[in-house]
Amino acid sequence: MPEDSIAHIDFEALKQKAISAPVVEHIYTADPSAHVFNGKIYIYPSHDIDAGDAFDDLGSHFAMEDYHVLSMETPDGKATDHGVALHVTDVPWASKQMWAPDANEKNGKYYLFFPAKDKQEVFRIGVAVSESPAGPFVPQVNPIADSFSIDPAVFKDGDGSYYMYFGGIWGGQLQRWRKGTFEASQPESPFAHLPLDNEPALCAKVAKLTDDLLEFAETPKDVMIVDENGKALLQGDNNRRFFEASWMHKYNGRYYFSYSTGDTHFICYAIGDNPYGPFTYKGVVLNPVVGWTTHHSITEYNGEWYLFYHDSSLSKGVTHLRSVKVAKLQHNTDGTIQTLDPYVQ
Ligand code: FUB
Repeated sequence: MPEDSIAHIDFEALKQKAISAPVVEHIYTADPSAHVFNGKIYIYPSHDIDAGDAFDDLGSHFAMEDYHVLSMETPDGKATDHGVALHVTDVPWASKQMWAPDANEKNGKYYLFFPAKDKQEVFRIGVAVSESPAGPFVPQVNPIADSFSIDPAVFKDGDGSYYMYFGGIWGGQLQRWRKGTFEASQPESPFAHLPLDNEPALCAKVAKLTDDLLEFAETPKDVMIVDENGKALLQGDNNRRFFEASWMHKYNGRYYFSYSTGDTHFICYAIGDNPYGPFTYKGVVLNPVVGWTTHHSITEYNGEWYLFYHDSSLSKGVTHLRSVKVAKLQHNTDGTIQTLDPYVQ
């Protein structure tokens, strides 16, 4: 939701209208990646703080320093905060901005995938490993080789392959990697390096991971989103094109790629028949929340589907102080998803 409309919000009234309450209120949390491990729900969120950095279009005010893991016995239950799972000072290659993470499990080990800026202020994606889903996690010395940008989401397919979806525009620097190397020659403007409005939109990336889940097994490929006629969405199609916050879930054998449209504040989804796509745009999962960013995950628990998301209503609209929430999600019989309104009308 744009910042200028926040000044007019009655937050007490909004609390009554919200379809769900914050999962925790003692800290600010965002970008929830939820998984069910050993029958329990684990949420891997960003841990929002106010570090005092000035607001800008490159997200400098999102100056997070660590991760906490939350767990819940049921989606409507009380959440446990397992404390600091990884701190930026423990990561040899990272300097700042611990943005949206994800996690996954393989052979009884748990892997936290996280973006952070390296010492040259270029976003990279790292991996940290633990024996427990709640951490603490021990980071690899280096980020994933040839990784870039933000918002990793790691999906395990039915054949045991793991795929990382990632990327984010403006502050997430995806637009600076269009030629395959980091474009450092121009000033850090959010609008430099972008395709023109009538050119194909910038795509999220996907790469299969190596068996040890520590590296890319292949060069990342574009996650192509097409319209109902099979044509790639255009950069100027701001209500539908990808911006950040990739997620993948599989429903009835089909692959659902969902994502944020950034400056138009929707969570949208597109369906494909394999993990690489192309994915055909289908619609909106979540209408805009309070706060500039929107970011989510979609997870099955006990045969029901849930949307984990965030908004800034607890902080009364402070866009970098967000709270994780959860709501039930419905797939229709034709496989489309029912759009959720975060606040009832
Ligand atoms: O939390 C920092 C950034 O805000 C995330 O990486 C984006 O997806 C947006 O939610």
